[in-house]
Amino acid sequence: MANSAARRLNEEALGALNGRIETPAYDRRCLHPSIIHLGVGSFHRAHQAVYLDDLAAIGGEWGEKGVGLLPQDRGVAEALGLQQGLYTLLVRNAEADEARVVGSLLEYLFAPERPEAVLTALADASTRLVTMTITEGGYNVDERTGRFDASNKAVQADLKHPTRPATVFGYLTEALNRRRLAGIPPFSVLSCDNVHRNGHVIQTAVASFARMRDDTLANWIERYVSFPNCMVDRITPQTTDAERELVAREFGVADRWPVITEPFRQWVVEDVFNNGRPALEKVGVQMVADVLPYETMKIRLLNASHAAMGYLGYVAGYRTVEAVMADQNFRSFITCQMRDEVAPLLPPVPGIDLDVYQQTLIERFSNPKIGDQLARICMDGSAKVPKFLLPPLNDALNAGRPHRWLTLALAGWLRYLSGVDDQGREILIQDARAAELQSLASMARDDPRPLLGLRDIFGDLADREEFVTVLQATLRALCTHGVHVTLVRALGNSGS
Ligand code: CS2
Repeated sequence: MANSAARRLNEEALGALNGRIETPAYDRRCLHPSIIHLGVGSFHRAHQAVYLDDLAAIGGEWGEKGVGLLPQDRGVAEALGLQQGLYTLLVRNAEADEARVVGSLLEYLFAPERPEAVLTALADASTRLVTMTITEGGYNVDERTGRFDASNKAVQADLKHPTRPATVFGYLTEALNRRRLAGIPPFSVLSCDNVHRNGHVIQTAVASFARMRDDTLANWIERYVSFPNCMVDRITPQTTDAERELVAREFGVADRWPVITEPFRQWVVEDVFNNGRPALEKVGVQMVADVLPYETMKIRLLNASHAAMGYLGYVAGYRTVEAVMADQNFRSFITCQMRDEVAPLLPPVPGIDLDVYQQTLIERFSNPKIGDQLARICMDGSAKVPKFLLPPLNDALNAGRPHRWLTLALAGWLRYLSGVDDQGREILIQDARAAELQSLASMARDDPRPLLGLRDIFGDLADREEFVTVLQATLRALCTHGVHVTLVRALGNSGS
């Protein structure tokens, strides 16, 4: 470990940590693990778990068990196992660094090794809410048709062996079936991913999977289980050794997997739960009847801006969000995309001034201390681009409204998929569909139609002739002149 004086983080160490780090102001043994969270990545540990930690500090009793479903969750499973679920949250911006130990995660179950323990926990009456962050691409619902993809191999395997599942759909359905047969009321299911109408999407997935198993079960789920929609927000980069060292050096804690994040956080939740819920409104969560305006605003302003700066920024040679934002041309580009193309088509958002919201985003993106990686933002483009970037682009096209910046952003993704940046350095494309995308993208400069023909990703864009011509010209400009020159020229033509 970086600092030999630092104390290894576990229950026993809590009382002995130095005064610079906050520790749980409550007895963790008094929390009930009424929530099971699937997919305990850094975002979850910077967001939901922290709200629960805040709530516990003022008397809340809802704690959680975390579950890792994927083989690659082993690392986090080991870290959290050794630390009894405790971890350090490091909140950074230009003004200050704050650290706290979060105590709301009571236990961690690594599903590939303990599938039955996960099912038992999910089926237990004490579990009242199941939440998840399984990534934007994790829902197996076709963006275009809105249908669950039954042909997926993992889904087929779970249908064959429903009592030994591996997918999130298999686990939830089997657990709900056990509860139904035992006369135990179901848990609510809350998706916390950046997916448009995330509650509706997970409901479609679970109900469709259940219907393939058994109609009675599917009907029971449709009737009794609620799937609230919610909007989540907190920028949470991947942890690197630099943060491990900082936490050890500055705060005296040897944490195997601390989480780094920004001060800002927001959570807007549709208030429909069938088996109770924590009093999240006491810790700043907005409980509302309709999440849609908030969610649309956040995905189209924050996530779409990330996508725009991510691909073009990476090709231009930048590696962090902060570095991109320090480039005045990129700053103008992102400002213009939000202000001129995205915001005018947003519905009114109760209680939010959209100009202030955009200004705050620019400030958040410019946070010089969190080192948010463009590689993190660029990964899984085939899942993110259709959810983040294409909806505002399609809306602008349909409304006959300006869309040159959104077009440039999309061209940026196609350029990025060529796998080399403007300096000739190789780009590692992290995407489940990398091979297919890269081979089609290599021809896109001459004809983008075959790539756009992946309709589950691009929808009907290939049919918009005028648009395809402009997209191709933009891509050619990027390939010929590079990102910087293309951006400067575009800004020069826009009068911005
Ligand atoms: C990012 C998000 O993954 C991405 O592409 O845009 O993780 C973003 O940082 C969060 O949604 C912020 O709430």
